[in-house]
Amino acid sequence: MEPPSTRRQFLASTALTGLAATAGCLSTGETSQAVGDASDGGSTESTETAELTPPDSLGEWLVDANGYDGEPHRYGAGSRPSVWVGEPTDDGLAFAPPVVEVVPMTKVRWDWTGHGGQHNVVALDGTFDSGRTNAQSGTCYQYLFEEPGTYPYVSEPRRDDGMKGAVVVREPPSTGYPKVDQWLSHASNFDGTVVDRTGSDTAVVTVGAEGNGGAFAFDPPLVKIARGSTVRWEWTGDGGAHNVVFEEADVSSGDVASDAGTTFEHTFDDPGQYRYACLPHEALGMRGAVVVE
Ligand SMILES: [Cu+2]
Repeated sequence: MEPPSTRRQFLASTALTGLAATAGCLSTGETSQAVGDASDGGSTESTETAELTPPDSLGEWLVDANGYDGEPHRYGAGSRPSVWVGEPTDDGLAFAPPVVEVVPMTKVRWDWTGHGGQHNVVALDGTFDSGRTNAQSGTCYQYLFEEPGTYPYVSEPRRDDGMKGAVVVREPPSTGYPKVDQWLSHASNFDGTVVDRTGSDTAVVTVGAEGNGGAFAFDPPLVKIARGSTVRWEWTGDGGAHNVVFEEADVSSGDVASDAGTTFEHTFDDPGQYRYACLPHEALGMRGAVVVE
């Protein structure tokens, strides 16, 4: 999982152009042209010539999407996702992340890296269209997704080279525990399931389970226990070094650990909704929660 660190490095190295672009980032409806110097960014590629048709199956269509590992990058309510147009480590011919999953009323922003030549961002069903192609770093485009749905898109000049992406807009899962729902909306392995362990004294949660783009998940992400019961976290040894740090209570497994067989336990005496994360991987969605009845 290198993208997060390379992404930070990239953003740091282009901080100035990034700032400049923020002021002029276009949304659909403002103009049909992407931001940037037309003489530098212009091309003979025209959106009029494109014939784009939404696929029958998003999953099949995404099979040859450059840079896609089969797992959408998930964003919770209130987040501001941004997608690279021209992932540098993929010859500039990929969106990164290629597939994002967001909740309604999320604004997604695309930032041109300057890699891979001329690009634009065009939804196959015409929902959004950044306009003419552009090759310039600092170009950006954004679109507000209001309705649930599936929105596959391409960079038109590179649509036959696998430069594909999708925005999936989905109502967040609801468990009846709003604080927990919000917290776990970032976790790719959370689908709204509450794993009920109220009948046992100890609930086991795996640390370093598959999810969030690697072995960066807690499984199950949400357990419900009775007060006085214990949760035991068990490390798989996968995904590097993890820890368990709670938001609400002063509970923490302490320093990160990577060895398989590492465990951490806590007994919950008070009812409530408890949120926790692995600090090194929280940004990837490595979050969990415990509901104590
Ligand atoms: Cu971790």
